Amino acid sequence: GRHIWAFKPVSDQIDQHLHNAETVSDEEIAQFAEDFRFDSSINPNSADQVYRHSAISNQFQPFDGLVPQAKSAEDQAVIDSLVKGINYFSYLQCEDGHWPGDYGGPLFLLPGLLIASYISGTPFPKAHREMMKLYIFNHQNPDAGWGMHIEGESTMFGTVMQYVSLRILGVDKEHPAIVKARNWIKNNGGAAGAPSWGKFYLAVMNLYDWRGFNSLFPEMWLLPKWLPMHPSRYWCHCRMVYLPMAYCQAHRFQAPEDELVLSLREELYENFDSIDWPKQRDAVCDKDRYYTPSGVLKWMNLFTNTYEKFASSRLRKKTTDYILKYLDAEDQQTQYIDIGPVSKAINSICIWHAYGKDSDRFKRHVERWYDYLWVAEDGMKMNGYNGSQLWDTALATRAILESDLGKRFPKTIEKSYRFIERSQIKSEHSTHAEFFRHPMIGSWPFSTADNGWPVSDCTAEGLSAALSIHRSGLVEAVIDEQRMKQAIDIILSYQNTNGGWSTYELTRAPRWLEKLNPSEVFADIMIDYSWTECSAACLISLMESQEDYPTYKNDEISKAISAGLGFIIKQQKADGSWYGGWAVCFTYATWFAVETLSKALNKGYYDDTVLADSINKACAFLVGKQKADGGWGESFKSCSDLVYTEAATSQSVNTAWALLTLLSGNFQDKSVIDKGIRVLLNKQTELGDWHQENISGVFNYNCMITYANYRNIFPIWALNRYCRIYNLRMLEK
Ligand code: LAN
Repeated sequence: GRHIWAFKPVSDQIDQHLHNAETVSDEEIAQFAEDFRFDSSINPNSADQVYRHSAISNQFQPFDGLVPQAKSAEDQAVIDSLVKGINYFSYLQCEDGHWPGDYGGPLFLLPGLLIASYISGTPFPKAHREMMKLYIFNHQNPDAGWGMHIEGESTMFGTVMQYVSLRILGVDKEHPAIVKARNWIKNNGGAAGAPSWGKFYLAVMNLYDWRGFNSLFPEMWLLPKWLPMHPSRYWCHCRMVYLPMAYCQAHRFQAPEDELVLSLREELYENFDSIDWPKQRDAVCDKDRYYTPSGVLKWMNLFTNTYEKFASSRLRKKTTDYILKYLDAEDQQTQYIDIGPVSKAINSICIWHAYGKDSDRFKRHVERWYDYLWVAEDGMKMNGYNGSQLWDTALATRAILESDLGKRFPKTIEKSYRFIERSQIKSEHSTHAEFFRHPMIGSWPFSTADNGWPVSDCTAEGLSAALSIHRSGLVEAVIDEQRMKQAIDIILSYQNTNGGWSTYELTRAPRWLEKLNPSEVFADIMIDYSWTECSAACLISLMESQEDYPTYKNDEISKAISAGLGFIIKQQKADGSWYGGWAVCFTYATWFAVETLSKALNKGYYDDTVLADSINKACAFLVGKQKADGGWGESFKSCSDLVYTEAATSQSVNTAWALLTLLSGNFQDKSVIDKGIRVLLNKQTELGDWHQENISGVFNYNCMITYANYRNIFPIWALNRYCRIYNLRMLEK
């Protein structure tokens, strides 16, 4: 490619292309911005054109197989659109079988990595730095601040983090965008109003005093393990973020007071030296606060902050030794990728602090920074994970194989199968039990085998995709019966006592622990809760595997399914919808739920009249939300406000979910469905892509995350199901 940063998104290729990227010229950078001309006021979401252009260019061919002939022109249009959609999408698949894609969205991730790079004196190559600047500038809001995520209104957290990032990247303090951002910070109460995660990063950068940071009570790791508040019972993401944070706090780690630090103190505060730090502990800018911490937490903080004054150094040492051992184990278990983007950056800082810049451990950390980076037309970002590889591949496979038409893409399916096979987890780590990991043989992770953290619904999607590939007869089954059964076993082992499934582990502590959530900006992070979507995916895969392995643990699985259905039914809102925790939002979870309930009908798992009522209510809900043009469109506000909130326009992804729901729910009025299908056809591009519209993913209610491939996967799936259910083909093969 002409742009050296337009890499193939596989980490070794990233190394190849970008580690010698020091020599990139300013003209080339300017040319990039010019070529892609990103304008966040039109849409802050990238269309992932850097990757897509390189994957499509030169080699693209329209589908050259036999396209089935339908009875009517309308039906033919659906088939043609579907074939075009799969054909286009198949070009985006990597050689190793997965579909790479933009997984950005949150704006507080890259700053963590830049701080790690600054503190450790390990700068990124010039090409990276320039593309990161471009990204941050591209997402500055008209009011000169930045949000928590690319669609969000400005917050102190977002703004202060981007401000520090740009300065680390060498942008001058008199740069007009920086001057305006500084004013935003001043006008909104100052940098000390950043929420606790922002305070943490500022403290590490020596731009904030640790006395202004509510203690995390690092010694909690030494508490008896049977206590409900022992951190081993926290949601794994919470546990793995607060672990390295506690290490930094225990050491009161701060970057040296260099020129940049001294200047930033002046830029960010009125008078840094006269700040009453303890007073800032609970100061949070109004624009940031998602919820007010509980009274219990205030008491807790009183205790932990007082404790800091008396903490014995012997106990501290014991604590930090333990934490370091845990960090080493996490690094080793994940090949230094770590569970997620936040812990990745903070672990790097800890490992650098503990072992030094020249240590093997730190070098391995730095190598894996690049796994999280992504370039799109808006610049270079840090992804929300090391990718969504397995998840997208499994969903794409199921979408393509929804009808027999998918069998016309055997190479695509062969490649996905290879990826899915390779990603299934085959063994436990030696330090598995010691560090509270759920058993994982047979499971699938969200991203890659190297990350290797198993997820309940990723296991379910992996299993369902493997089943559908086996059924298609397109490949020789490499995942044998034993491995399929291991996956089933793991899914069973993940079921909570309330009948539902949580994300990575069982729910390990009572709900009241949420009262100790100190984050101010994320809700429900303390424990791993049962979710509609996770439960639905697990139930679907269990029901499907019962069809293929009808005698395997029949009793146990039937009971698990009945209990799971009970959980889903209970989650339904009075209006017939379900709230979705991991994508936008009610259309997403309602699809998962109805898909599950429909699959369970007439199988004896549950009272069929209850299932049917619930499905009908859900369909009625969706019909009520159909827009005038026939599509559905939901805003990310649904996620944070917990009420269905319409987007200004129909969205392909929401429309696809609604259609999948109505089709699986056997909704009788075909004209409603036809209107929605037409929206998908109208929104399709010449080549078979769909336009990137609003952001579609979310976590912890309040932060949005990009799923670039959803705009292909779900329209394909909906069209394919429409073809299957209305049997549009005259010609079979
Ligand atoms: C993800 C991504 C995938 C997602 C699904 C599989 C879609 C979901 O059904 C279960 C939860 C899961 C695995 C999930 C959990 C939270 C994650 C890991 C993320 C949204 C990706 C990034 C996010 C992580 C917590 C981001 C870092 C921020 C913190 C608050 C720690």
